[in-house]
Amino acid sequence: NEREKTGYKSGFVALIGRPNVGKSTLLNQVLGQKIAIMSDKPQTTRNKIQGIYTTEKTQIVFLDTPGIHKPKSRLGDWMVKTARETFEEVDVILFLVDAKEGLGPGDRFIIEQLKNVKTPVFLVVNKIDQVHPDQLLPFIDRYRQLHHFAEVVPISALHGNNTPTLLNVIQDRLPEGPAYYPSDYVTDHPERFIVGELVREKVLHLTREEVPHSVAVNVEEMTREEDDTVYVRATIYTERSSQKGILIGKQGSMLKEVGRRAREEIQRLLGSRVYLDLWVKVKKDWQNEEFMLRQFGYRD
Ligand code: GDP
Ligand code: MG
Ligand code: K
Repeated sequence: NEREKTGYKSGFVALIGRPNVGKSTLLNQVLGQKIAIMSDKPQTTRNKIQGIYTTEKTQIVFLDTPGIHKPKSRLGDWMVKTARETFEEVDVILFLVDAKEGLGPGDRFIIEQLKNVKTPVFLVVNKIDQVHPDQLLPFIDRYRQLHHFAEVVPISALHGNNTPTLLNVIQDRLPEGPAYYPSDYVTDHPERFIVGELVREKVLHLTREEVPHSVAVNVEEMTREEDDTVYVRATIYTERSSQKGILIGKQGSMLKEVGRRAREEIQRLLGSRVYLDLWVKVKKDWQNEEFMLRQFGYRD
């Protein structure tokens, strides 16, 4: 409340954009820490990950909404609905687009969803490190013809170009108010979820096309042993037994490699030695099953 009098500002910002435009990269750049999971595959982030940026003057709470796109399953429906609800609750919407891609159906679909939304929308043109400056203005114009943007900010999320400017213009739009979270909070997601996401990231990296996005990881147990080692037991769910075979690999070689890479990152995250116990199970059509959605945290 002291802060209210001194002009402290705080608020919520939704990050939207089609898969792979760089939402997670931006969040990680701003927060300087790996919390959202990055990958070159679309739809890596299924949950809403909150990143919290706190300074002496402001607190910005980022909602990394899952990519909104045309729903194909009930999981897709739920993601679109969640994203739209988010639009009305936040102070600013950051619509990320990819400077090196044209304006495609994915972006058009999102712009449609933004119709009648009262929250100011910033067009954030990402990956400017990959295009010639001359290409930027015509690129931006195409978007401007379709929607009124409160701000247009070109950035490179990967290299951090212009991200301080982006933070400044966000701050300008936030209402005065106290911080929502303690200043040392970076995310309100439990470590357990992040650990599961790290395992899933390794699966996606290592299996390429063979195993599609129909994998989910559930961390069943995470306990600290007396010698300070953290024991993690996690199950990777696939939809078909053929995918299970690929995931396990010859004499368990694939699963071993997934485990080795995930363990390294989990150790870095937790700052302790980790024993990672990985299992693979087939669960047909899990994307459409209510209870699985709830179990994995895709439902509240
Ligand atoms: P998301 O699906 O929107 O969360 O996208 P990610 O953050 O996972 O990024 C997708 C890919 O784009 C990754 O390979 C990133 O390294 C890459 N990327 C993100 N931002 C930039 C950028 O500013 N410049 C370049 N060259 N690549 C970027
Ligand atoms: Mg992402
Ligand atoms: K991604």
